[in-house]
Amino acid sequence: MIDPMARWAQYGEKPDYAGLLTFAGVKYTEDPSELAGFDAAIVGAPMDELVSDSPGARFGPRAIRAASCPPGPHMEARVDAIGEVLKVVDFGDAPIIPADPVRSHQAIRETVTHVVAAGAIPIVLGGDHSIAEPDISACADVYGPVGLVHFDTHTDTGRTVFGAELSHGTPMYRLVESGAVDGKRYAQVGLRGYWPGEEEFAWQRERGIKSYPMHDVRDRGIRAVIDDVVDDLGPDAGPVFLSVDVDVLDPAFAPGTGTPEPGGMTSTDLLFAVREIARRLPVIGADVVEVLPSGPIGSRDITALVAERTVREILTGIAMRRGAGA
Ligand SMILES: [Mn+2]
Repeated sequence: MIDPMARWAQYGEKPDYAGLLTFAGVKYTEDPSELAGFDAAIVGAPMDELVSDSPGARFGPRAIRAASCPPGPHMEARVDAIGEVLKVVDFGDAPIIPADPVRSHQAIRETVTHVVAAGAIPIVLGGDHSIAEPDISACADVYGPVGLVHFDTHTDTGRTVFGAELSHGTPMYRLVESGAVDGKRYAQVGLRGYWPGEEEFAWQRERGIKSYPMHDVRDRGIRAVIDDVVDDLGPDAGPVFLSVDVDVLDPAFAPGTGTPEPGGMTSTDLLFAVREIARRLPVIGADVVEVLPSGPIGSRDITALVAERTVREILTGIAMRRGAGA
């Protein structure tokens, strides 16, 4: 186990841009036997072979880690989730294989399985959204069918995209059909634009999937939408997975993504929403996907930065659920 903060220990923090590239400067290990006792583990899933438009999400995990800063107290929630409440470790990247998405998915599933088996919450950094299939499947292997809260422009419930069954446009269809996700405990937030169409929405209705398009967020506000999502997942909700495609944000806030769509959520709404979901529902795993670094390394990459802060808000919500904070 490596502690990237050790060389700056006398200051209690380290410069964001220096030292080993781990999420929030937390300790790093690739040894599954060292996961015991941790509450959450960061896993990178750096693959983008299955996109339908711009590639580049394979660089997402590095960019998100590089945009990261050491822990500190959340000003609104009054909780230092990473530094004080939760034990968080960076478990490194899954050993993906370039140009072999099937074996890469297998590697992601095995890596996430180590985390879940150790009793920790996996937080997976994508990668294109196809990685939701192996990471959610790994959780369902242990917990049974999980509920799903899914922030995205698109539903990702195509049977195929351009005839391909494996795609970043199909994971949610495949997860519901395999039984890993319970369609009746699945809610989508932030949908807009021009895909998918009636065929996919008809299938979604059959499966009991709830959708909150962007016009719902615009007209009713994010608090009302999140209240509905919490109700949909059930008052005695079983295990819930939280999947965030950064393209749910308006391209003004997240320009570095492969299939951008104007008219999306604000960072303010998304950061609040994921924290509330993690505070009010039993989140057992999460992923943040489709980040395409497109400029300077570090906190000036605004898409990587908002993805990093999304992870922090999820961890803050999990810490609040455990009784921390105001
Ligand atoms: Mn997606």
